[in-house]
Amino acid sequence: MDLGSGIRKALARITGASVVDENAVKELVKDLQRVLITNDVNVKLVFQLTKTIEERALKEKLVPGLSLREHVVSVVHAELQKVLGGKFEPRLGKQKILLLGLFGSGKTTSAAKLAKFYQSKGLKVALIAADVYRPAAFDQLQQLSEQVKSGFYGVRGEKSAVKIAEQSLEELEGKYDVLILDSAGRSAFDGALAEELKEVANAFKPDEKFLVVSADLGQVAGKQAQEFHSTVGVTGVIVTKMDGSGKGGGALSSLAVTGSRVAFIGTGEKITDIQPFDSTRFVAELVGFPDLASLLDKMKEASDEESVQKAIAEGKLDFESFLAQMRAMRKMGPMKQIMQMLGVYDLPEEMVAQSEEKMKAFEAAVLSMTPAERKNPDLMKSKTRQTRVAKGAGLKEDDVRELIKNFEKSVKMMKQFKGNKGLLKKFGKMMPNFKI
Ligand SMILES: Nc1nc2c(ncn2[C@@H]2O[C@H](COP(=O)(O)OP(=O)(O)O)[C@@H](O)[C@H]2O)c(=O)[nH]1
Ligand SMILES: [Mg+2]
Repeated sequence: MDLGSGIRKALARITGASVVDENAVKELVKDLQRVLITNDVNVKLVFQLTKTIEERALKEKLVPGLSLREHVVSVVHAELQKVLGGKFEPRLGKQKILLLGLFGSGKTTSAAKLAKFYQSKGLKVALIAADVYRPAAFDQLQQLSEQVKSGFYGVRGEKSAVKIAEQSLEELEGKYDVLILDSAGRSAFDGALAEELKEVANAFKPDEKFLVVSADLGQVAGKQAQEFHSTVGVTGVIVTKMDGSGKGGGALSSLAVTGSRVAFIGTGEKITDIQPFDSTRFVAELVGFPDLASLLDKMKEASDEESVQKAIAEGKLDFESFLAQMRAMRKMGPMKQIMQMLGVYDLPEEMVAQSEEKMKAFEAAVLSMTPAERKNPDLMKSKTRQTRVAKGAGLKEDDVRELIKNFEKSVKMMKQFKGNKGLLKKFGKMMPNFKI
């Protein structure tokens, strides 16, 4: 059983138990131990982790408002996050990145994925082919660079990686923001590889030295990272193939234990399948969103007016039901938290603040509408009505128009959600999209 479903199952037992007592917690701990060990997490670490979970779950004073069940679940989340490391914030400026790793670890693929990632942040990226041992390496990287539309530098047939590194700087520096050098691998880490990497690093002077390892390595990942680190220095690790391996948890935890920082994780074969590592997000995706159940409860509580729910379920939104939903959301907590519970991370602060402000403006506008206007959004297409509402709400006319436009967009979106099954639908019905 993979790590995610194993942990979810273990937690489901506790969320389904009629009483959560010491016995239930002990059962949970046993289940977790089994799952973690099968996923190649170090046995000693597993026992430490589960001991902490048991102690915290049973001894800590409950946070007011939290049931013992919720407390246990949140302790498990928090401790898993700790064991898996922290959060990597990629630098988003000019930089040189050296990729290291053994054959087949996913180095070349990761080079292209990183190119795409940094490009999406508005940076100009070039890839450098310096794997001089594999004849096909040049073509592979060149093709990938065409695919992602990045710059490319390589010298076909050149046998010195150091020369390529030097020449690439002459050719590319100043023209690109991010240079990513794909170095040669070996089938095992040895003195020759260490020597070559040192020389390449001397020539290239990288800001980041990312070691690429495959999640299949499980616990061995930590050991490998230590080897590379002690000889050539590693600033971060990219763990690839998290999608296909039952050992991802083992790899991540062993890296955390050895003090290696996980920088990115590769989650598939597509060029976009990469993300900066964030243990909070990782655990949330792995185990499910910790607060989902309570979020749904709060949503229900906050908008239990049946007519409103019905209108939304049918995709018939008007200003009144829309406002009710917004107020419901505000009752649930800060925007940022809600978005995180829904799996939306990386929301810039100013966007969060802006969307809170938009909610307030929208409320003011709806309150300035007549009951007829609230029930019949089409009426608000009239300019004179818009002017009147803007005055009443203390808003600019443009703002009112924008709010109406966003409302229309949301209605459209809800209609799309309608007919879709699953969680998305559930949320689509409940969450108005007010353009954040
Ligand atoms: N499923 C999956 N496959 C990956 C991932 N990263 C790399 N691969 C595959 O692993 C194989 C080796 O990758 P490559 O980049 O050539 O490794 P290199 O020898 O280190 O340069 C290729 O078939 C890739 O498609 C990943 O995150 N998920
Ligand atoms: Mg390669």
